[in-house]
Amino acid sequence: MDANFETIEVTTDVLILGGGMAATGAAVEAAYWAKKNNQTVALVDKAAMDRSGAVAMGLSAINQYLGLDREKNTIEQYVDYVRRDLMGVTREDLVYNIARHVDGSVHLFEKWGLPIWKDADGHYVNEGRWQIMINGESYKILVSEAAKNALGTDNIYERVFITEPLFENGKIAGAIGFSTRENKLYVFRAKAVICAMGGAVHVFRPRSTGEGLGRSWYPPFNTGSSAFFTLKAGAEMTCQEVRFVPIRFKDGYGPVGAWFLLFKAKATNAFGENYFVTNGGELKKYAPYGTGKPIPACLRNHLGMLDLFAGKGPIYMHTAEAIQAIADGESDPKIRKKKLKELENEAWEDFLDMTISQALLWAAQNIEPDKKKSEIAPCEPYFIGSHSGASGAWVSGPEDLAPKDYFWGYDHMTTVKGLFAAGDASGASSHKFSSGSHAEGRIVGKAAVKYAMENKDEVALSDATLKAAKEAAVAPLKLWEEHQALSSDPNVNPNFLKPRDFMFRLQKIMDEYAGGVSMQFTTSKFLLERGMELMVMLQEDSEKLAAEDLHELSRSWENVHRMWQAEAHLRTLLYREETRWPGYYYRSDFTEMDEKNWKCFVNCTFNTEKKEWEMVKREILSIVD
Ligand code: SFD
Ligand code: AMP
Repeated sequence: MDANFETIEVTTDVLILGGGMAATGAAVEAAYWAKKNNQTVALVDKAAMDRSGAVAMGLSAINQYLGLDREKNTIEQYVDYVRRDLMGVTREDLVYNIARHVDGSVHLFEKWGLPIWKDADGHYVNEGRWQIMINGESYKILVSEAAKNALGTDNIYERVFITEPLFENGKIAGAIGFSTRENKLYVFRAKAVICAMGGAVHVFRPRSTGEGLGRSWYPPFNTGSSAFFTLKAGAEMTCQEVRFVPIRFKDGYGPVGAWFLLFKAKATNAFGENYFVTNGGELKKYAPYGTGKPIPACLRNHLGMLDLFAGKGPIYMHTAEAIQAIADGESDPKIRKKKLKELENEAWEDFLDMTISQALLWAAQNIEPDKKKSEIAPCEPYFIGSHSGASGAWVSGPEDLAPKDYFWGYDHMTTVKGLFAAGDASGASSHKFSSGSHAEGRIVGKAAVKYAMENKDEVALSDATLKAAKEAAVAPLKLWEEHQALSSDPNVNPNFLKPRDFMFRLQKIMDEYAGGVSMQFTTSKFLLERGMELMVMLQEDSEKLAAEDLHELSRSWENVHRMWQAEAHLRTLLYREETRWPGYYYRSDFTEMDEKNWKCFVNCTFNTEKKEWEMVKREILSIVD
């Protein structure tokens, strides 16, 4: 591979990084305000927007919809739901801001052609209180098309992998990346940058290893680029300990929401005991969060894990019983038969719309969901600010809602001037899902244009900064070229290591020391400190990552990005001395929830001048009773 790269320079007012749910929302809104105000907007995605990110396969539900026009719910009720689900630790101003805009995004999706289930009266069909059902196989194509129409394809750079932020004196200046298809480096200069490059998968060793490697619930293409980008630019980060461990259909990773909420299925241990009932007494320990309804996601996990760890697995989702119970509601045998068929179709479609491999696995294992129960299990941890985890950048709230300490000028801007974050990239505002991420994208799209108009001076970049970023971007290719002749095996060489092996080492550290699946999600000060020692060695070796081609260059950078997410996690796990989210992780040395000392945010910053990490506690300021 020739490491001589042509450099393409792109200058724009607003730069959107990512092409997922948040980025497509940002594109639509930023394009609107930019046009009115003579500003320019460009978007960069490492993949092809039509099928990039978490919604690549489609979805079968929209998990955040309030129904404000029919007064079905209030915004305050949503804030309360999210606050309890995250055991009291949430930025209410951010959750409120997204909730008041989310229905607007859903109405746009419908206008753009998304089929949303309707009942006989023409109202959306709810899966649960906040979730509505869709036929969403083409969901991503629709939102991507709207973004393309708004921006114009000339302003969209697909298959360009963003490696690093460009910044100077606490202000963002742009980003650098490389084409995943051609020998081209891209230098993007911008006044405002929106970071929306998703969450992080494969930081922990997955359950799917060997022939199953690559299968995960959240997409393997979400590799910690958002966390890396914001950290490396010097932004304050929040909730880096709040990873998400989803319960999923075992090995295919099919989501459980439709089964619990729409089909009202029950889950039991292998002895037929419903762990929500038999272990329900445990919830009192986590009052006031555990004693409310619904039970927070981490505690739902916890109740099941108690049985799993006691050897009472497998845990089963009783799909057949649930389908039968709904059909039994029909007294006419003919209608009952028709209903059964309909439910069987819906069961398959749920996965065909969103997690196709789960449907394939059912077929491969001779599982007919209307006839046979299925195993469910807790997955490896994920970093995802948009679902039931909370990790991400610490961003400013909106002026009309945010307490003084949570407001620094522009909606959802990080602590770095001009750098915004949305979707998985912004923290402490969980339960956005696809719709809320899009809505948050729209919020930052508007705010970023405003910032660019009010901060007209281009941030000057030194030649030294640019040169270093360019060299770093392609360094793994150079290392390969220099040393590959020494060995007959392209993957074994005393002078370098390949991204795949690097990833395995990272995953082993995280799994065994930071409470992964093999450790039953349990860790302690001693394990974390040893994990940090090994992480330092891994960091040293990251200088030796080598790439044979552009594909491996992406893989190399993805693993550097994951490594930073991992370090932020280790440090924050270590700092918080309690177990607040059992079912996500357990500290064996601090087994209880400690409201007095730890009902707070734990934030961390990588000080870019001193090259040191700083940890800080931040107060939780409530805006909803
Ligand atoms: O059932 C770079 N999600 C669900 N949301 C719902 O509303 N309903 C559901 O039913 C959901 N379920 C679900 C969900 C996700 C998945 C994978 C499954 C099931 C199987 C969650 C949402 O999808 C999620 O909340 C949003 O998509 C988050 O949006 P955002 O924008 O934060 O992330 P993204 O969409 O993954 O986009 C990331 C983009 O960044 C790009 N990218 N670009 C350039 N350079 C780099 N270095 C980059 N790194 C990444 C990506 O290509 C992508 O475009 S259920 O399980 O709950
Ligand atoms: P999931 O498919 O697990 O990602 O869940 C989709 C949505 O349903 C999310 O909003 C979950 O919080 C919610 N959910 C899933 N299972 C339950 C449950 N047993 N009780 C309440 N809410 C649930």
